[in-house]
Amino acid sequence: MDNKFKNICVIGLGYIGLPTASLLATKGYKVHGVDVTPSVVKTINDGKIHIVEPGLDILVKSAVGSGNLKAGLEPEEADVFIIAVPTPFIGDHEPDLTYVKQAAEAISPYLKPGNVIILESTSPVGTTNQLAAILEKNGHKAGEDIFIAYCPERVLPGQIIVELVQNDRIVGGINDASTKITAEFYNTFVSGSVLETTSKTAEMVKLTENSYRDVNIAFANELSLITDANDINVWDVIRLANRHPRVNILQPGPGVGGHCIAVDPWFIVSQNPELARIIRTAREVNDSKPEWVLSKVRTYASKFKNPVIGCLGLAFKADVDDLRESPSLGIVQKIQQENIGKVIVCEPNLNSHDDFELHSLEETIQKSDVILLLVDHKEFKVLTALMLSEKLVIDTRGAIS
Ligand code: SAJ
Repeated sequence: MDNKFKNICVIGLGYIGLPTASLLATKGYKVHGVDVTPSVVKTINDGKIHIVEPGLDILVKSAVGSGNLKAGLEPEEADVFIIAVPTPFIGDHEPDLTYVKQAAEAISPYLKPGNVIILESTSPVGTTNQLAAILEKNGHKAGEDIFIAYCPERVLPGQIIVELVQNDRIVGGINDASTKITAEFYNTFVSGSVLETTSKTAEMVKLTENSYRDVNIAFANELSLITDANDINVWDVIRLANRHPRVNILQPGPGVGGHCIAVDPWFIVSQNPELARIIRTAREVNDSKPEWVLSKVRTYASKFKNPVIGCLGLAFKADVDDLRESPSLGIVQKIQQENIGKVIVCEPNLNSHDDFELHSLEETIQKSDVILLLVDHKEFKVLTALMLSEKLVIDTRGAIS
C-alpha cells in the first residue's frame, strides 16, 4: 500500500469497531483491534464473530486469515487510532463518557508524533476537545504533534458492511491540520464523499441525524394514536398523505429501540434542556408507545377467559436479531409479568431466548387468541387478515395485508 498510514489500532470491537477493523484489514492495513473482553478477543482471533451482522462473518474470517487483523486486550503503536466504544447514558439521560476517557488514557502511552486519533462513537458536543485535553494532559501536543478528529459512524445495522464503504463521511478535526489528515485517511477506503468541518459541527451533525429520525418516527407514532381514537386506519392515512410531493411520513411502530435513535437525542436534550423542546417531546412520545400497545393487549385479552397471546417478534427492528433497547421485548416481558395472558413467542431471527420458549409462526398463530405483531420481519409479511380472521389482531407495524 503506497500511503502513509499502514498500522491501525481500533479501540472497541463491537458493532462499529469490528466491521471497521476487518474492512481496513481486507484493504491491506495491518490492524490491531482492542477489546476489554477476553472472550471477544479470543473469538476474533479464531476468525469468528460475537455479534450478528450480514457479511461480517466472512469479512472477519478473511481479515484474520490474511494475517492483517489480530485482536488483543491492550493497544499497540500505530499510525491511526480509531476509538469506537459505547457512549450510553446514565441517570436522568446524562451522557456517560467513561469508555471514551478510558480509551484516551489507554492509547496515550502508545502515541508518537504524526499519529492520527479518530473518535467515531456518537458523542455529546465537545467530547473530541475533551479527548484532546486528556492527551494534552499526558504530554502530547494535540493538533501539532498528534492530530485529533471526530468522524461519526453512520452505518445502519443490517447494512453495515455496505454502508461503511458507500456512505458519505463527516470529518471534523480539532484544527485544520487534524481535519485534513483524517479526511485523507478516510479517502483511502470510503467510496462516498468525505466532507470536512470542525469537530463540534461533526458531533452535532451525528446527533442531528438520529434526532431527526426520532422526531419523524414520533410524528408517525402520535398520528397512530390520533387515528386510532378516531377509528381511521393510520397506514392508509400515511400511504395517501405520502402521495403529496412534499410529504414523507415514516412508519409507526411499538416504540423506538436500538442503541442509537433511542439514546442519542438525549445528548442534545441534556446539553440544551431549555431549547430542545421538540427533541425531548419526540423521545417521550416514542418511549410512551409501548404502554399504549400494552393497553390494547389488556383490552383484547380481557375478552377471553384464559387468553393466549401470540407475540410476533422480539428484535428492535425488522430482520435483525438485536434485542438492545427493543420495545417489542419490553412489551412481551410486561405481558408476562402482569400475567395478562399466556404468552407464545415467535422470533425467527433467534435460536433461543433465556426468558421465552420460541415457537414457529404456524404454531404461534394456531394456539393464540390474540395475535400481537411487534416486528415487521420478512417471515411475517406473508400474513393476511383473512388468515387471521378468527383471531383478535394487534398489528403495531402495519405488516399484515
Ligand atoms: N422505526 C420506526 N419507524 C420507522 C423507522 C424506524 O418505528 O419508520 C424504529 C425501528 O423499528 C427501530 C428504531 O426506529 O426500533 C430505530 O431503527 P432505524 O432503522 O431507524 O435506525 P438504527 O437505530 O438501526 O440506525 C440508526 C441510523 N440513523 C439514521 O437513519 C439517521 C444509522 O444510520 C446510524 O448509524 C445508527 O442509528 C447509529 O449507530 O447511530
